[in-house]
Amino acid sequence: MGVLNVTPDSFSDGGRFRADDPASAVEAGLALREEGAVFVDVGGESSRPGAQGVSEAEELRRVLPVVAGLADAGVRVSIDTVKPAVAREAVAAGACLVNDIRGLASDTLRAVCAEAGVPAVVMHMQGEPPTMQRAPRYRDVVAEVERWLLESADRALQDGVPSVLIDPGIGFGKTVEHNVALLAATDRLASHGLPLLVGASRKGTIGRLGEAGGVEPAPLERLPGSLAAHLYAVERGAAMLRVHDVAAHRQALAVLRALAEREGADEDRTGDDEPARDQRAAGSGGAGDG
Ligand code: HH2
Repeated sequence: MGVLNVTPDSFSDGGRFRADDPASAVEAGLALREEGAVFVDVGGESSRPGAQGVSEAEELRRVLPVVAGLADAGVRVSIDTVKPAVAREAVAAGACLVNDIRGLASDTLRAVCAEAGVPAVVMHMQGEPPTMQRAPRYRDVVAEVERWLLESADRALQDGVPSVLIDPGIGFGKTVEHNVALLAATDRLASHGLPLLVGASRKGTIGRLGEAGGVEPAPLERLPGSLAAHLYAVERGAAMLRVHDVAAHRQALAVLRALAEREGADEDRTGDDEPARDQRAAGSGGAGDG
């Protein structure tokens, strides 16, 4: 999933596209597809720590022409919003996935997805963007996030949302230690029969972990760390990654896949060889024969 923010204030790419020039954003979305994105996630409201919300009218003004332009060009568009009206309009304009950082806690948003027959991403967040990073606290972050995701997914499915992906919400009301614990628990989070989405791209935790000589890499310099986190997650069962740098991720995933396939083929060959070796050993009278 490629990220396309039409906002002045997103943490890593704010101001890249303006609402009064949707054609540039559409062009960038088409480029993300060319680079290998299966979904382009269009957002019109930043959720970075400390962000203040925008009005429904402003968010619609930012995202609708971009969603429509991309959908008309055959791109699978995901709408990154917490507002039911924005989701409804975006789906009417062609979006085919709703990405909600509040995990479909809103009855109205669940109803929008159910009525339109559109799947959704259920993401975990503790608190709200303006204050969520002040003092995030958990007794057992993995168990709490896991339970919350499963309950939220269940409620959405029972209310008629056709299918859901779950997402631990890296950076949303979490310290570096919380984020590391969640990434390290990818296999557990991916073990519930619900596709797992992971989005660590350029986030603060990558910067904190990548600190060198007392200096944290700036958001645009966090690709190596983002790749490490994401490849780790894919290796352990993540089904989708939400990333800014699609081409780099595609390349890294292609290499990972080639290696995994080769490892699988080697294991198959070794597996086939075992009986033959056993038979040879048995036919020759056993290992101590010669
Ligand atoms: N992260 C961001 C926004 N939306 N959605 C999901 N499902 N998972 C995430 O991890 C996630 C998300 C934050 O990243 P970005 O969109 O680049 O920044 P901003 O919120 O500042 O626009």
